Amino acid sequence: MNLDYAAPVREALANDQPVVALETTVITHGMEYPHNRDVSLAMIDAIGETGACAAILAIVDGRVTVGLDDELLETFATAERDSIAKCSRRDLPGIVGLGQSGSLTVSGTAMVAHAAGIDLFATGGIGGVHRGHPFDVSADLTELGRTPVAVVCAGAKSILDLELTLEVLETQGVPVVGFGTDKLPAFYTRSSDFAVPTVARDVAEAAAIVRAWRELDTGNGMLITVPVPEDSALSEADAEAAIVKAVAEADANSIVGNAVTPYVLGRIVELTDGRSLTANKALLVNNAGVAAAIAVESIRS
Ligand code: PSU
Ligand code: MN
Repeated sequence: MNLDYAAPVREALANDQPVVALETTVITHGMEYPHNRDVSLAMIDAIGETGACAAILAIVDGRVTVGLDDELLETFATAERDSIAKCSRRDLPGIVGLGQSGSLTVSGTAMVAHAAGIDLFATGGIGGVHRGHPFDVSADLTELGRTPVAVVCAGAKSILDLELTLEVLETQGVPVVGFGTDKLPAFYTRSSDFAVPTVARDVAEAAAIVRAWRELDTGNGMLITVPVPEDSALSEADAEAAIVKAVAEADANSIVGNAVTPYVLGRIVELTDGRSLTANKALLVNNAGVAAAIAVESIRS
């Protein structure tokens, strides 16, 4: 893969410094401006504070880009939603071949991060198996089954079927680690009913698991799930009510394919009077800090 590196990222990688990748779909399709820009800058700060380097990944005019500078971040953050395509693995050849710009989902980010030599990345939530649509399985899950990148996230939203999502991850051979929890976090809420197969009590344990995963060289990815910070979590009842309504509206409006997740996320913000946005921002910054701490700790042997 031909890659354009931002200078600080190239330097960090050349010096074996810890680098944490960040996705761009959360910027273009996950949140409105200026929240998307502000949270990205806060994530970059949280990563920098630990001594790691952040790299926002995207396709810019057909170039696979490892590290957006502030100007490009602003361009992506302010772009009209339909002017930048949301890219999972299947979308890359089209966007690159036609010289277009694309934001990367978890699956696209994992692909590009791996090509760039980065094996850790932080985001909010991953895609999964959609509720009521068990054949709508996010490409994120199969990507984790084939690409050795560890994704730090707040679990998956219960707009997804979490039980089926865990089943697919097991089939794909993907370790799912609960960071300080034995239940899969459900994004807006700190917990779900579903147990995770592996628990890391702290950064040291998570780093030990990451080191073992590197040494075992399993060839596939890993999920490290971190509960949303307590003070911004939604109650289960509030989250569930908004989710059920938003998913029903998506169905009623015949929203399909990769438009479902952005639509539902947007509606949940409205239905919770912005409280889901507060939670989303808090968990993104928290996850960036946790990923960076693990990145730093796991390269110390
Ligand atoms: N979940 C979120 N916010 C997001 C996404 C998921 O809470 O922005 C994005 C991520 O980029 C993820 C993608 O990879 O949506 C999954 O989309 P789909 O469900 O179409 O596979
Ligand atoms: Mn889907």
